[in-house]
Amino acid sequence: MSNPLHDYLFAPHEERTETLLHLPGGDVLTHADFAARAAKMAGALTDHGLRPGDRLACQIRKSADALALYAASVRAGLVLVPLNTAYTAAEIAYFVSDAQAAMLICDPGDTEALAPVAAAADTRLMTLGPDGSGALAEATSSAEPIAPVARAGTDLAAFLYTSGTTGRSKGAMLSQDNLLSNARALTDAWRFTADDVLIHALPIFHTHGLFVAVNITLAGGGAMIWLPTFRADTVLAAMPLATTMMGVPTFYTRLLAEPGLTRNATAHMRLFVSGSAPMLPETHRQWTDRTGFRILERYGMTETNMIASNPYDGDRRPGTVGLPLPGVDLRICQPGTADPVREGETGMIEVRGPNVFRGYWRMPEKTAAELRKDGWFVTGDLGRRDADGYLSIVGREKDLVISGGFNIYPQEVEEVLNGLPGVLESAVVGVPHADMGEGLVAVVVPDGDTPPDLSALRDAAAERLARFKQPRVYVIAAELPRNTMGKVQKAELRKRHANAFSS
Ligand code: MCA
Ligand code: AMP
Repeated sequence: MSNPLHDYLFAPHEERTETLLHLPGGDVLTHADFAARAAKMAGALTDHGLRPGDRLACQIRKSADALALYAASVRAGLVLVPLNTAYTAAEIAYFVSDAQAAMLICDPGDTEALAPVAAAADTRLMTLGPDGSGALAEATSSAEPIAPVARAGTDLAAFLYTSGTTGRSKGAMLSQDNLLSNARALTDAWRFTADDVLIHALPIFHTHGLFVAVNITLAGGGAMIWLPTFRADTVLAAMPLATTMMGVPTFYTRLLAEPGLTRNATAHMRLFVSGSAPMLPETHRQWTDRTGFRILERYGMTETNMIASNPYDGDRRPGTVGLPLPGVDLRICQPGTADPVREGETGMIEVRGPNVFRGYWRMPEKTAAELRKDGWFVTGDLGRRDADGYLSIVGREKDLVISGGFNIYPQEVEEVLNGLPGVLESAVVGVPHADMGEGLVAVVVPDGDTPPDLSALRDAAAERLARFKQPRVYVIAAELPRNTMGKVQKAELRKRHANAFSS
């Protein structure tokens, strides 16, 4: 009887008394204490009726117990559905009901807002706070530990919701094997061992923070400096105790603004990894000038885990995301076809391998549109490979904005704005933003002679959309530029509003 993900990530460390987590305030949690907590939490979840294969949704703050919930979910054979802490109750309602979650776990402070959401979806609600509070924390303390539940590699371990260019958010179904194969490839590629101490300042509701950073630290048997959020000064202060850091480009640009970022400050580190959004070659160069390190940039997606990485040994090339990881097949096709482009030409990046997800939950048409029958997944990213095989991402065919590493699908924001009084139509675009990479601009066309009240638009957006999805700049326009087919010309809007955040 085995549970492959548990056996690879957690089982080897269950008896070890070395530190797994360095917590804020100076406390530490050992691998053994963490494993014991997770085994009891798995017991508590089972006591509350969860069975293997059940979806366990959570919107909780980052803490040691939040990480134990991941381990408990793997141990009990559940399908974890982690949700962004910035989501509004309206957004959570969709995910919980779409996933048919058996249980929703929330912060104790959110009970009032989320109890009706859970009731409407016929989902049990439990609470888990960052400070040991909450009904699940209490139930864990008194529960009996359970043994790991048997699972096959093809069994699902998680759903991560990703928005789409059309329609509703899609639950990307990730199997144990999807996570396992990528954890193995990355641990090896980036040389993670028990000597590593990773600065972990990412959120743990996305692939980057949870499956990349956590899984490979666990697989290597090392430790993490477990920070609730990213703060440049705290991260800088942690570097003398750490060996590695993973982050989105905003982490690096914010650290570069710290005068304390020097060769001395980074002398104990061995590796800096960046991903989730493009890093400007200029940021790479500035980082090398200040620290002597070359940032290792890699590329991935929720549906595929990590796809390509610059090499650990060898040339790390700014402006590229490196070479496909071992076991991952990559090809570049003429968009809309399965025909590869000629060498060096730009086309649609397609990916195949054990890392590629098992489809979108209850959306067979959407799955068929993006995941070909022969296993190739159409990423929506446009790329080119150079003569040495290095991949550069040169654009996106999908209408997507990446702000501070969070994805925003303009259509979702436009739908909210278009439904508001005084708005005939709208177009939302991402334009350069020094801190977040891209920032959101909404171009709004009034439906009469009186322009809509912008503060009312902001308030309405705030009610329906997580803060990071809310446009920061609103512009009123008489009409939207369209091509001869009637399609809004977003490139033209991006050009017109390119300086929205630079003045
Ligand atoms: C916070 N805000 C944002 C963002 N984050 N707005 C737009 N985009 C964001 N990413 C809001 C805050 O609510 C706040 O609102 C205002 O912007 C400024 O907040 P600030 O304190 O400056 O921001 P922060 O809290 O320091 O957060 C910035 C951050 C954070 C540290 C860059 O967004 C972050 O941790 N990003 C990482 C995202 C990530 O893990 N992505 C991986 C997913 P107000 O105006 O009300 O004050 S992608 C993935 O997993 C794929 C597979 C991959 O390849 O990795
Ligand atoms: P998500 O769907 O949230 O998993 O975001 C994945 C998307 O982030 C990819 O399809 C890319 O567009 C983008 N992405 C991730 N890493 C990089 C990178 N290093 N450079 C450019 N874009 C990236």
